[in-house]
Amino acid sequence: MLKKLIVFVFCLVCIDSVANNGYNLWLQYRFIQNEELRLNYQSNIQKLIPVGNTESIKVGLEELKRALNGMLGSEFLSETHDEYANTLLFGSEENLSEDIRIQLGNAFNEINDEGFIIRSFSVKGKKYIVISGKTDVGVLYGVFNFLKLLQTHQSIEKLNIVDSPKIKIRVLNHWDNLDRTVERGYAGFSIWDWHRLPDYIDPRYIDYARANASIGINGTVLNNVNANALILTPQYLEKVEALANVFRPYGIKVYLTARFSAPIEIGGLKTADPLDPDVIKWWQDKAKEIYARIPDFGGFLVKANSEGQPGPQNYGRNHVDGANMLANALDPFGGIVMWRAFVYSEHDTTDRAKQAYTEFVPYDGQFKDNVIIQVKNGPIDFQPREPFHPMFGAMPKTPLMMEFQITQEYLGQSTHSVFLPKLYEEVLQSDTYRKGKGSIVAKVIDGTLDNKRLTGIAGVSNIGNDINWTGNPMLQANWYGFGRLAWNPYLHADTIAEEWLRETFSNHEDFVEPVKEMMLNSLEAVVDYMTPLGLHHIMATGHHYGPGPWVSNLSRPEWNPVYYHKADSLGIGFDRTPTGSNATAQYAPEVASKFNNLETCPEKYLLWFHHVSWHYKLKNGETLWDGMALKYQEGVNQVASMRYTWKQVKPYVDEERFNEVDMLLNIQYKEAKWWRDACLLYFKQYSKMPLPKGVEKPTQTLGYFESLRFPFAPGN
Ligand code: GCW
Repeated sequence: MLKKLIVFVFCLVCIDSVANNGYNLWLQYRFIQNEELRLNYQSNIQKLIPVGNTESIKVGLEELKRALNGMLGSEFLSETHDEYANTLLFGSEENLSEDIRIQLGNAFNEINDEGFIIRSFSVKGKKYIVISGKTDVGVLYGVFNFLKLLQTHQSIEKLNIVDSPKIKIRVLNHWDNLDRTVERGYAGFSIWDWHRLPDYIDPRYIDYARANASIGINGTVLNNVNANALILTPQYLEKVEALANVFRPYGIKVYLTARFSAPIEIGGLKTADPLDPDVIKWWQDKAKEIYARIPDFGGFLVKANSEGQPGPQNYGRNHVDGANMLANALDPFGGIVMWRAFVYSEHDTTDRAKQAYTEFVPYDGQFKDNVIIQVKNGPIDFQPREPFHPMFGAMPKTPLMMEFQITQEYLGQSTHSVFLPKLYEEVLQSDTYRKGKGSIVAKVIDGTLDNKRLTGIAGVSNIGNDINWTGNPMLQANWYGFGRLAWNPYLHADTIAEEWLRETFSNHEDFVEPVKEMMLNSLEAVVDYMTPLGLHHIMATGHHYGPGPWVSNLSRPEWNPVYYHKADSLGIGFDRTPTGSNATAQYAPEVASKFNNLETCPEKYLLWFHHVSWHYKLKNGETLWDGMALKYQEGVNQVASMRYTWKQVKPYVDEERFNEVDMLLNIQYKEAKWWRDACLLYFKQYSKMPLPKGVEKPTQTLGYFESLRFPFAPGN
């Protein structure tokens, strides 16, 4: 008992005394206090043998040394030459000796070029753990996965892991501007120090690459989709080249956004018409120039004819003309075009939720092979909750890639601790019914539903130059979780939360279990205190920080929250059934009829698809008004319980990160109440009904909430 107590106190001291600013993300490599486990690991890994000499193998070796020294102690790996020492050997298939290769049997047939094998076996009394793959980058992924086993304290006695990514293009989209501001960025400035590049290589670039490689992210779009053509000039391409050189050993390709009007702005042409021969040639030459510097350049991401960005429609051409022209320029070098479907027009008076589908679906099958259409997860815009985008069920002949937003433009930005893999999972598991039951979005994205060769997934990054990268230690989990789902879109949020917590903070069950639960409930909390029951886009104008359901004076109708909630004296919600905008017709009949029918429409989408009376009876018997008010309250209560949970786990968290998260949860709590009070006061004007029992009375007036201004809110 006494011994246990001493160990316990010792642990507390250890945890508290090690300052941790979160910079090391989930690659903490904490010393393993459990002696039995540590000795077991040490005895299994007495010697490290890298096979091969590429940069990827070298960075793999560096990572292993750093990690093993951290977890097993600094005396570890003090050059043992004992030929019988138990060995960790890693290298690609072609570099393995015949003896070792034989041990891996036909596992190589089960993996793709980025996959890996981790297997343990004994030969002549000597134990081996072998990490291999078809390529050295595959091996590196294996190394990181092996380290995850150690970080999460799993057995390495009988290893037989064979794994490959299911999606080909797994990219972060940085909405980073050349002046280092980040559109919708809430974690400081851009990590790309353009001014000092190419000569100054910030060590952060390497840590960024390590972090991404550790979760299998294999591409990065460096600059904002609201693009600046200067990135395509030699002055900037030289800088891009320097970054590409840093990232290459980690399997990360660089992509750029292409401003459609670049031929005019930096090329001196009179037009950017995609069918103009000079324009075509300009892009071909530009591609040649880029590939001369960066032979493995990934390609272009394009936002065209959307929110004022230039595009082919400026010249009477269409998305196919624009995308294919760029795709032709990149094709000789193996590059791709990621063409975004985020379009809606001020001249189109139909429901905004319908416009992308209307504009793109008729082009199904017309894009070149190296074009992939990047579609946001829902038909409006990264709301706390949206039904899946109908395009996912409607373009069988066109590769479609998912665009998730990791940065929390509409979800409390970086002060609210929301675990987004829960949202991603919900979307990926949604059934499009395109080929009958089971045609889930994950199968569209990984290409298995329609046998697609080119597959992809993008996450709009939440990274900035804050010391902890994401402005809130808890939100590192969203970068991590995006990467894990990009690798395997069938993973569960639960699994992801657990591994992230173990790697990032602690393996102690009394820490992992409650905090995991807190994370898994956090999405529902934010949905409830911001936009319960299918409400959407009622955030304040421009910066989208805080509530603004009253906003009705913006020039474009679909920029106004009142357009989305349509509250009136009778009820609330957007009728998207056949009696309204009929947006539901864009889904497969099975899905459409489910959404159309009030009996079967999931209540979480109720006000997304229906305008219902304030007296409408919810499934639990409450009136809509009461139910909605109680949901707002429930969201607030949920945050209160998150704060409580966090306080309970104080003994397991270092002081610095504990305090940070604690303070941020306090802000979240304050803001959850702000959301509840402002929205309920506003909607109450229409419902004319009192707040039900159980909902706290607001302490401010609606006028007060409406008067709040945040001229310097970040990310705008
Ligand atoms: O969500 C909206 C944002 C814009 C963004 C746009 C887009 C980059 O408010 O800031 O622009 O979407 O995705 O293109």
